[in-house]
Amino acid sequence: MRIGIVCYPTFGGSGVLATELGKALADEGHQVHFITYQQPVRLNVYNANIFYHEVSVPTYPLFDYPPYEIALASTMVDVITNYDLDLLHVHYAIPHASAAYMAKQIIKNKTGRNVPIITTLHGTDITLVGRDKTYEPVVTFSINESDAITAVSQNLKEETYKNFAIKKDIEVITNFVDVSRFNKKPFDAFKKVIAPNGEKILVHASNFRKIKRVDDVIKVFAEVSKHIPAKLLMVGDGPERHAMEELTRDLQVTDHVRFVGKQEQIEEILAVCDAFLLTSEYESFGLAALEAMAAKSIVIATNAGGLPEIILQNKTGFMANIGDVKSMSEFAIKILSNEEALAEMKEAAYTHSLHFDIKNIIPQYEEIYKKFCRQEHCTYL
Ligand code: GMT
Repeated sequence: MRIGIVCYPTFGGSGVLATELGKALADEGHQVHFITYQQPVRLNVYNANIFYHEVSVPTYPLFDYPPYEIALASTMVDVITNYDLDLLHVHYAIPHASAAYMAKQIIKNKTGRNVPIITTLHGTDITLVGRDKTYEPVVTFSINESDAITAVSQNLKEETYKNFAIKKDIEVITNFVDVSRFNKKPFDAFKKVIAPNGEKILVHASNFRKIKRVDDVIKVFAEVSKHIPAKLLMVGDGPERHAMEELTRDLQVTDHVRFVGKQEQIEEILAVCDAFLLTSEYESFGLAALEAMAAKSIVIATNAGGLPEIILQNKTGFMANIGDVKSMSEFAIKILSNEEALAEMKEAAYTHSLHFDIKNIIPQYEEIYKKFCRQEHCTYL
């Protein structure tokens, strides 16, 4: 099939997921066309079946806000027409679902053809930004106009029905991980640099926005490091980073915390991780936690949103209420001081991650595509 994928190209989970999906579909023999304003960060391989179409947004002195959505819709029309795409799969509703609707109408008007649109809801497009009344009517309309709607967790599906007047069925297709990529042996030299005296390694990765409650990560770590030798790697970047660097100084843990910025090869870091911390106020799914589990790390997190759908309490990690730094620290201290229990929990985390392996999830998307496939391009389905 010829599939157009529209996503954010940045380090956010929705862009990562969409890119990994596109790469897997290309490996299956589909022709995949990424339509974004930048090369997606995980689109770092050459594959003859993958095409990348950049959306450029010309500026003009009149525009305080260059109209990205119009440029995106026009690029969609161009790519659908010139590459004869079968369908568009858009990730993160804002503004991708409404731009896709506009592109669909333009093509219908020009040629009479009805291009199917699949919208995958990822999280803050529903729970935070999308609910804002500035966007809500357009988000509701464009989701309802999609030909198929998927959500990355049961929790996100429920949140969508709760917050928007959605008249259609939403199918849950969970996020996935390529376990073979993350199940790596720790690279000893790297481990020695981070933890020269065999300290335990804790990791957090996010875009450092308020919703992640990154201060709780630092607070948990500060407690842990009072009891056991440990190091914390902070992966990613975002608005809270400077405040967090200050917090490490206030809590006197600066020597043990490294802010390593955005990292493409996150699997190298996760390979040395003992415990992954995710203290968010909300996660529709928590893809970063799943990747950590596939790398044989336990996860200590909040029980927010869809996290209980991937973490098994006291088996693959531990969850506490939002802001309960005390419980998360106590659990971390207990498990990190018991080698045997830690090894067992790491193994359980890995085993559980296999349920979400890419091989199990891609066919679920292909099932949806199949419904919309045109005869001439159906050879791979
Ligand atoms: O908020 C982020 O971390 C980025 C955001 C995105 O859309 O890029 O992530 C959301 O989608 C991910 C992939 O489906 C999920 O794993 C994250 O849990 C979700 N984030 C939130 O719900 C806050």
